[in-house]
Formats: sequence, structure tokens, C-alpha cells
Amino acid sequence: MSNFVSVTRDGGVAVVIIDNPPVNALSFHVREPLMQALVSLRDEPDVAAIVIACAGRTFVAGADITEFGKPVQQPDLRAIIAVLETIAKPTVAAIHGTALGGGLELALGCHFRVADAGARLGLPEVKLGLLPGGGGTVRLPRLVGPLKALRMIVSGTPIDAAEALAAGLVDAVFDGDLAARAVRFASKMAGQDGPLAPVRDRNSRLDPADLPDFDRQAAELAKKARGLEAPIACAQSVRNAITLPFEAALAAERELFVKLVEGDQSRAQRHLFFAEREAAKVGAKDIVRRKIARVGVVGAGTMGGGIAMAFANGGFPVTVMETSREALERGLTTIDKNYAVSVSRGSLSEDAKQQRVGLFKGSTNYADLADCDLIVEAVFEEMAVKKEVFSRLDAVARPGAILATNTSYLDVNEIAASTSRPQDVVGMHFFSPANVMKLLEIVRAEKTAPDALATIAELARRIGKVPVVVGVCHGFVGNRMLSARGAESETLLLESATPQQIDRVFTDFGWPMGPFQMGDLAGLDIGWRNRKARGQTAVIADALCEQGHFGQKTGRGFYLYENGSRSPAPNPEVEALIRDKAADQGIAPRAIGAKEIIERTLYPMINEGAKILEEGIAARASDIDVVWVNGYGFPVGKGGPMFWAGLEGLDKIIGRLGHWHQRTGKDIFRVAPLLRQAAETGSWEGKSMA
Ligand code: T1G
Repeated sequence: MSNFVSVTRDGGVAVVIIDNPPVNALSFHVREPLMQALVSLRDEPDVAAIVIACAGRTFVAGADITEFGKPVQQPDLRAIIAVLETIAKPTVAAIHGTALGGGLELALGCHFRVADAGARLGLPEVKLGLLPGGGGTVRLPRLVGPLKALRMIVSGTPIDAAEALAAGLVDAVFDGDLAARAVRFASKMAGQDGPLAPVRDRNSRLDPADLPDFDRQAAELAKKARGLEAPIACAQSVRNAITLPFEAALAAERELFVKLVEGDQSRAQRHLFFAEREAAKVGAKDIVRRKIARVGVVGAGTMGGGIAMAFANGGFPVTVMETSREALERGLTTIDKNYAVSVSRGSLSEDAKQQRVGLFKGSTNYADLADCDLIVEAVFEEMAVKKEVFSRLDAVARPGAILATNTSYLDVNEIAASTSRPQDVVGMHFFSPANVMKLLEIVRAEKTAPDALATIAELARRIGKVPVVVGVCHGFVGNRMLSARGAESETLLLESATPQQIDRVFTDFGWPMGPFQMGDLAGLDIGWRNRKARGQTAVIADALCEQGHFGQKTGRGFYLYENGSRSPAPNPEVEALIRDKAADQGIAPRAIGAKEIIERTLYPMINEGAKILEEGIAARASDIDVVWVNGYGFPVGKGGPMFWAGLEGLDKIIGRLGHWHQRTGKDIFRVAPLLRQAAETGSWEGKSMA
């Protein structure tokens, strides 16, 4: 056998064990010995049944994603499954951990599947811009029905063992010794009479009468695709399982898969898969991470409450501290309400809500934070206020506790200097709503200790966040590039591009919403306060704020939100305001196209990203991509701003930045040296961009 595939015998049952850490991906060095084992066991007369199991923490978690984009080495997964289905003796997949993608498809090639009670099963290929390419779109519907298969494959969300059993995806769920139970199950199946039907021959769940309902659900799901091809292809391939004979549907699946795997969108999404994991590798493996058992949060406002929920959702006891009992009660009530909304939506059980609410302790006394291992400050975004809080924390926090600020702009070095323990101070920039948004910018101040940084990065993943370490500058990575992206927005308005037109260019690009709709959602007063603190102006937005129009929360901003509606309607007053301000500045209206809007908003973003890399504020270009996809909704099918720049063409971007720099003289268009260097070398830092 091989190091990656071994075979043991238990009576008449042969157990094939795959052992390819860390997730038993179906790399070529697994597929080859696996194929040999199956062919040999198929023909061995004293083998009555075959179990396929895995060593380590999980059943096969998929094809080896690192192999995509390279020549396929035979046997591929489809060939292995084809051999599996020629085996006339019972084949049983013994599933623990996460049977995902090609792993679940391998299991679908078996007659039976048994699962550990804690197992999860899914086909998440759509998250990589793909569809299941090993027959999953044609076999899964045969077990669970086309409608459930459609939802599972288009969402990519795994299901747990109990749901899989109820749906007919697995034949038994075991608690305890899975391998032994799987062998007993296989032996029992071997003793039964009657034919063994491979999944491919089971057609009873495929009913053309389901098509109208199927098409309705597929159309609904397609609306959320926002320009992504994979969800559409997934739905089409599952539909083929109903309308085409098995082999034809399988061939059609292959055709769709090849088109997707070679496309930019999948390359972008695979880039992000590895980029997120690369960003999370903070600190040498031998650094001893600090123990975090209890978390404190100072400030129970929107951010503080959301941050406290993020930790409670991760199972951490949280002490929430406010300066007044009234503010504290308000904050805790909001948290309770937020959980109640999740329960009413069915995304959280009442028990889970009670369990999480039970993790909160409220206080109006700094001394109550003395037993916390991490304290996150989430108070007003003013340096003086933050320094006051940190000097108080310095006095009460236990030695070795990590003190984190949630500031989104301010200098973490200056905050750290207001304590006697700058080595324990770090930035944790959460994105609102903090209990929902995935991104966590971890701000590494000059004196932040490596173990503190590594501790926070590991903690981030434990609470379901995507961590990216960033350096200290105004706005760190995300907000600094957001400023560059928005620098021309008002000028574009004054030159007669409307908020709707600009926002439409963004949504056509794949953003969830454009800058003006986003400003109205977040509240125009936030930017207004920041501009005033920095002595900056934005003639249109300032005028709106001076009239008290902050966006959704006041019913009007760049758009109108009638009767509390959240959907934006054009605001004639803003259009008149723009015309008046343009006239005051002698700016003549002119036609502005989508291409120009992209050049004057997204290209400066790329340029700022290059400067961020030059200054070492981000460690790698892919970290910037992770920030923008997880913090601001940059379309995953474009891989993040720096990956997309490679698709757009750096020479083209440099040329257009030069044009706008000549036209406007603005610094955001002055081409960064690293951008030129990347165009010459084809990579941001020695790694291929796309
Ligand atoms: N291929 C290659 N490497 C993988 C991998 C994979 N499928 N999955 C994980 N890794 C690496 C990962 O990069 C990291 O490496 C290490 O394993 C631990 O991963 C034909 C076409 C299984 C839930 O999409 O969702 O099958 O950074 O940090 O948090 O139809 O990994 O340590 O060097 O994520 O415990 C479909 C992807 C593939 C599942 C475990 N399968 N993986 O999470 O560990 S396409 C997937 C995951 C396919 C077929 C199609 C998660 C996990 P390093 P990790 P984790």
C-alpha cells in the first residue's frame, strides 16, 4: 500500500483507511493508491464488503484545491467513483468530521454511508466558484431529492448527521466507535439478499413534476448570485439530474465544471480561500498564546454591544462595563433584543439564547474588569476619551491581560503610550455590526508583543472572525482605502453624476451597494464627525448633515427612506443641492460614464493599496483582498481589489491614473512606485497576483 492509503481486514470486511493530513484531501498521492486498493478488493473473493474511512480529524474534506489549474493526474475522482460503482459487494463510507465536496462525492459512490453523530456533510464547491465536479449534482438529488439538493449545492452549506439521516443522505448515525460500527453495518449488509443499487441507479426521488417548484426556487436563488456564475451552473446541473439520463447529466456536469474551474471567478475565490488562511497565520507556531477565558468590553453602545455578542457567541463569559447604570441597561437590553430577533427568525434556539445571555455580566465599575484576560475598549472615537479609558484599564487589569482598542482610525501607538504596558496593547477593529461582520483588523502597534498579537489572531478564528494584521496609520487598511475610493465621489456628483448612477456602477460591479447607499446606511454623521476632526469638508455630505439628514436613521440622506422604509428612493432635494453647489463652484455638468466612475473610485483604491504595501501596513497583497471581501463586500468573484487589479491590468490602471493625475493634479492619482514595479514584475511581492 502507501503512506496515504492502507487496508486492514476485520473478518470478511476490508477497511480502506485514507490518511492524508490535515483534511484528507483527495490529492493525486491519495487517488492513485485508493484506486489500486478498490480494484484489488473488488475482485478478492474473501472480501464480503468494503468500508472506506479516514484517519485523523475528518473524512475527506474535498478534492485538493491546490491541484486546480494544473494538468489533471489520473485517476481523477470520477474514475475512482466509477470503479466504486462496479463493485458488487456492499461499499460503506464511514464519515466523521466534515465530508465535503469530493469527499461527500466519494461517499456517494458507495452503496451506503454511515456517519458519526458529530459529522457534517456538504458540497461547498460553490464557495470556490465551482460546482461539485465528481457527480455530486447528479447523485445527491437521487438520495435527498432535487429541491434539497438544490439548496445544499447552491448555498454550499453543510448539514449535520441528524439532518443527513432524515434526508436519506446517510443510512445510519452512530455514537462512539465509528469504525467498528461501520464494519458491523457492512457485514450485515453483506449478509442480506437482494441486489445492491448504486446511487446512480436510484431514480425514485427524481420526479419531473418537481420542475415548476424547482425552477421557482432556482430563480429565487439566482437573484442572489450577483453576477457569480457558479450558483447558476449548480442549479442547472441539479436540474439536469431530473431531465437527463444519468450519463448525459454527468457529462453535462463535467462540461460546466471545466468552464468554471478555468474561469476568473473561481480563480478569484480559490485565491481568497488560501488568502484568508495565510492572513490568519500570525506568529511562529512555537509562540505560547496567552490564555483567554474571560473577556471585558468597555462601552455597551452599537459597537461595544456587538463585540460583546461576538465573544458570547463564541462561548466566552463577557463583562460589559458602562459608565452609567442607564447606559449599561440600555446596552444589555439591546443585546437581549438582538438575540430575540434571531430566535424569532429561527436562526437561534431559545435555549441557545438563554445560554448566551447567561454569559453576560454588567458593571459600572472598572474594578470588575480585574479578572478579565482580554479587555476591549469600544467607547467614543475621540483620542482623549480613549486615553482616559486605557489609563483606567492599566490601573485595574491583571498583569498579562491584553488591552484592545476598537478604534477604526486613531493611532494605537498613542493609545498604548497612555499605559504602563504598551506590549499588551493591540487594536481590534471590528466592523459593524460586530456580531455579524467577519473581518477583524488586528492593529499591530510598535510595542505590541508578538504573543499578544498571535493570541488575538487565534482568538479571532475561535469567535468566527477572519483576522488580518495591519499596521498603524490613519484608517489602517480598509478605511484608508475607503477614503481613497470615496475621495472623488463628491466631485463626480458636482460634475453631474447622480448618487443613483454612481451606486449603480458599484452594484453592477458586484458590490452589495454603492458608496452613497452605504453612507446612508452607516449614517452620514459618522463621516461628518471624522471630517470635522480632521478639518476636511465634503460640500454635499456636509450640507446634508447640517440639515440633520444622516441617511436611513433620519429618513433622508442622499436618498429618501419614506415611512421608515429601508429601500432608497431618489431625493430631489439632493439633486437640487448638487446643482446649486456645482453652480457656486462654476462646474459645468457633463456626461459621465461607468468607465470613468470606476477609474476615479476603484483605481485610487488600488493605488492606495500599493502604498499600504510599500509602507508595510499590510504584510501581503492578499491580506488587503481579505480585508475588502470580508469587511466591505468586495465581490468574491473578483478576488479582492489587489487580485482584481491583476485581472483589470496594472498597465491599464497606471495609464488611467496618470491621465486623471494630469487632469486633476490630485495625489490619489499619483502612481505609487510599487504599482509600477508590480506592473513590471507581474506580482505584488514576488507572488503571482492571479
Ligand atoms: N484542498 C487543499 N487544502 C485544503 C483543503 C482542500 N480541499 N481544505 C483545507 N485545506 C488546507 C487549508 O488550506 C489549511 O492549510 C489546512 O488544510 C487546514 O484547513 C471535485 C471540486 C475542512 C472545514 O471546499 O472548508 O472537492 O493553511 O485552516 O478551519 O467536486 O479546511 O494549514 O497550510 O481551513 O479546521 C471542496 C475546504 C473542495 C472544503 C477544515 N472542499 N476546506 O477547516 O482548517 S473542491 C472544500 C474547508 C472539490 C469536487 C470539488 C476547511 C475544513 P494550511 P483550515 P479548519
